[in-house]
Amino acid sequence: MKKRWLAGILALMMGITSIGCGVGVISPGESEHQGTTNTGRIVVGFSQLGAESDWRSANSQSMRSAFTKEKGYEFIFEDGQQKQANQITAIRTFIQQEVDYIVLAPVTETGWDNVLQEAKDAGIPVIIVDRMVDVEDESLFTCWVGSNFELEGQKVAEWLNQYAKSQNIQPEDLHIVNIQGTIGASAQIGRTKGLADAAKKYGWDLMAEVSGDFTQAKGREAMEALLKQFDNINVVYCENDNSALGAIQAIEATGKKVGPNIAEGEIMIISFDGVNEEAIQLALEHKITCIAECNPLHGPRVEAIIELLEKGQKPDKFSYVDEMIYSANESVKTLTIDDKEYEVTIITEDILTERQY
Ligand code: GZL
Ligand code: ZN
Repeated sequence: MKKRWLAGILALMMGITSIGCGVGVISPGESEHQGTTNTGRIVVGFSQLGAESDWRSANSQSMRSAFTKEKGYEFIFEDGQQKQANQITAIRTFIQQEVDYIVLAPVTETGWDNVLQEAKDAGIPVIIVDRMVDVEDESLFTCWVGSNFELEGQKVAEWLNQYAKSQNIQPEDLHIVNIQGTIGASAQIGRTKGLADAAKKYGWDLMAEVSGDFTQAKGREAMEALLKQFDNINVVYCENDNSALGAIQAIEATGKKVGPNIAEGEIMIISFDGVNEEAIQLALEHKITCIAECNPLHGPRVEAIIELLEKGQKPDKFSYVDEMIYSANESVKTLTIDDKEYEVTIITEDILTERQY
């Protein structure tokens, strides 16, 4: 168990550290070229949605390290600063530059039909990564690779259900608020649905859903407002780690404590990603009770897709990555969702010393 978690987290951090070296930081809005034009390299234009979270930074580094000059690529990176208009402009620029492939990490699901039609008319394959696009005609993109966000939500909701039962907490005594991600993003849609469906199924008191836009600042603001509105919150469901850090700041500023002991008045924090190091530290300290892993390392997966396409082969239309669920709390060992069993990875203190970074 521990080895798996350690291997998983070390692979994740190794992936990040090995990728990070040697690549300059790109200021928002600038584009980055790794390579020179007309060198027989495969030109990949990547429209990244922003730099809002540790997950996003890890995802960008994973992409950069996959598409290097040494591996025969020219990589053009455009930061959308969390605005769809910027991403659409980037895609149009890639079309003008006649890149070989367009990779899109879409900030929200809708509004892509026209620009993807332009890419299709220009004969440029489009690969969607991370969040999904909601288009009339699915031939507008070659394939998608990312997470099953609804399953991530179902996992932590099932963890909460089992935990509550193990502590003899009645379902109606769970007073939950959801600090959502960017509204309209697949990660927000799926995670919100996972919780809302469980709340209905088990009879939990889901009191509010407020966007924290996946950022620490907005997460803190959302939590401050909720603490003014409700005096009985005992579970805060944060749709990513950065917003969870903000929520914890807001809660502790009122003198309340975060932790799993709801019966003693603690407020339970549930989160997603498992990339931000501070969040992992807080999970080890039982301040974040449960984290659903959301794996950011899509670079190698997208490169494998492009290699297939270069050989004239057809990648799967949709590829989901396998992800774990982390907790330092040992009350819940396994979860069953739709007859499939998922192991909870119990994280322990000694991981802090064994982590090499
Ligand atoms: C999930 C990704 C989400 C992360 C957030 O794949 O889209 O966006 O969960 C990030 O941290 O901002
Ligand atoms: Zn170039």
